[in-house]
Amino acid sequence: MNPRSVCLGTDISVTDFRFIHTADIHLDSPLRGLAGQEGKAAERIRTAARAAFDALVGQAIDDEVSFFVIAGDLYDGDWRDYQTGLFFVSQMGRLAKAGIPAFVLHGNHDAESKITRRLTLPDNVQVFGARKPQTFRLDELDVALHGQSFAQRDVTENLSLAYPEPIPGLFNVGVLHTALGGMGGHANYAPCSLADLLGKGYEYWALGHVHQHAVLNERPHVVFPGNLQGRHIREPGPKGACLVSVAGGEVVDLAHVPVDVVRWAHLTVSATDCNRLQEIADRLRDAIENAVTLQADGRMLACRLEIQGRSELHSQILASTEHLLAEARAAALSLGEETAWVEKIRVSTEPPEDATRLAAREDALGELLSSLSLAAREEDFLETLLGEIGEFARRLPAEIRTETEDAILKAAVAGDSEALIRTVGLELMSRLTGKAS
Ligand SMILES: [Mn+2]
Repeated sequence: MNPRSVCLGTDISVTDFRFIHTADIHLDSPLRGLAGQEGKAAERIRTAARAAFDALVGQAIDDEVSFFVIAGDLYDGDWRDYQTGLFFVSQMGRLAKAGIPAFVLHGNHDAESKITRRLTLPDNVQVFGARKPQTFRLDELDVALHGQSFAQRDVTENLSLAYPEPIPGLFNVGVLHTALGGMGGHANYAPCSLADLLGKGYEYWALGHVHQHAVLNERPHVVFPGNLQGRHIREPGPKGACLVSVAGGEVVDLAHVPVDVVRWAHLTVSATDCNRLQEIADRLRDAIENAVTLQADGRMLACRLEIQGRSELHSQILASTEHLLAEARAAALSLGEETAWVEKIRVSTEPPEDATRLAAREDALGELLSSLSLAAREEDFLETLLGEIGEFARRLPAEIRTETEDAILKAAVAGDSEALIRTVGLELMSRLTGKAS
């Protein structure tokens, strides 16, 4: 710890320092979608959260920060074994050796009631209590940190209201795990309003829980650093922590420091104007290569590929998804072992416009389509259909029922007979009118 003290006048000392604010590390969270995946790329993804945390600690030491704040969800849930805890202790030991104190707050994922195994932490680590707000002071820096850990997962009261008044003359940091009134897609734990936080009179609110980096206010600063490492396709783009610089008791710089080792991206490829399946494979390859150059910033790219657009090849693409996935994975591997990894391919193509007009035709195809549309209004038929399909859907393994992206299966599982007949109709039509391969 090397605080730079500047003396102003005779007895007023202004201390300049920097600190790290991180949250939502989710160490060792189980990664779905990697089952059965082999190779170095899959291994890199499995260990990405640890590698990102290791990089952050290294950066904190190199930058000679004065302290390190973890605003909840350090862990993803109860440890499978002690390895997760030992990893964290080893990282805190690195900070201890560099003289950097760390302050840890538990969030909904690592609430006191969820973590049953414990390890003694190094002396430089302080953990905020869960029964009431607790204050830690760093007197040599004129800093006070206030925070309250989650006792259990579903904290529904506004914890911020009971946080203490700011200590006059100090740089007050509020550490809080909160959904702040339910920000998009995050469970509304420890709800509070921005006004509650601004009204407290602290200089910096170190928040956690929302995985998207956001600076909600400046002076006083209210900040979500976002999660440290994207874990799936819904967490794309650069991920990391905040490096906060304070001078004269004010935040003078706030930098988002990306330390992610795997970068997630959703890539789209148009099938329109493609005449052969090989052209689709070529476009997938180009999309991966471009993203490695333009989006991954030297990290390993983890991507989902989506094929879009009206296409003559619609039915062929649907029938060849497995082959296209293998082609895309081959394209990724040909760039090097740990350069890119393809999570999956989603097919969102549609048959050419012409096919939809076929419904009006009077030949056999037209008759099939009009029977299908009549069937959608035939109650006895629908009852039988849903009975049989429903039985089939109930027997499917839970993960297929909940995670399928197949439109027909989705409609069947949901018991939506209208959607079921419509999607089956579209599928039949594209198969019957699609080009022979
Ligand atoms: Mn959380």
